[in-house]
Amino acid sequence: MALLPILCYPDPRLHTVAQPVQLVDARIKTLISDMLETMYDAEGIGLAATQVDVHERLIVMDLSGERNSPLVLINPEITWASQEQQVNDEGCLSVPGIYDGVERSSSIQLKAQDGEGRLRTLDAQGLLAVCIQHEMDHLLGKVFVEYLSPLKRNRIKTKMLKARRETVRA
Ligand code: QAP
Ligand code: CO
Repeated sequence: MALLPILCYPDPRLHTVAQPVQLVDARIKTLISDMLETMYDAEGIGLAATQVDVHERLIVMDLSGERNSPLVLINPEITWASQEQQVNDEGCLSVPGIYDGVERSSSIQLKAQDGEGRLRTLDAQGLLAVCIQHEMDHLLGKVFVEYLSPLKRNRIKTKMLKARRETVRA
């Protein structure tokens, strides 16, 4: 078990496109448990491998209040997305302290492999659908602030760079 460092926006590595996981082997299983540990430690509900600088199509999530219902999605593919969209406030472990509204499909269907490599289908709506779409964007190198206006995004970029300078100096 290990805590992995989380990349912070505007780190250019967050824009890397992830490659499919070829085989759910011991290396991937260790990565899954390290990512879950990292997500729980950071009090997040979702974490994509991209955020820990591993560029493979793997996501971990836990939307339960008890923090005891991990969900692992490997090589996720959306097979259907509702025309209906909804705006929800989102945050991101890679953009700490920033929350803003993003419009996404209200419900989705997807297929993905689970933590054992078995193929599953999943219907999602509400927060689960939002979180899956947010995390799948990370695998394509996209961070949620890219949906915001250039003005907001630049303010966030400046704020993050300033916060980083202050941590480096401290
Ligand atoms: C993605 O995000 C998400 O700013 C997961 O200071 C978030 O786990 C999808 C977090 C909301 C849908 C709705 C953010 C923790 C966690 C912060 C997270 C922070 C501490 C974000
Ligand atoms: Co995120």
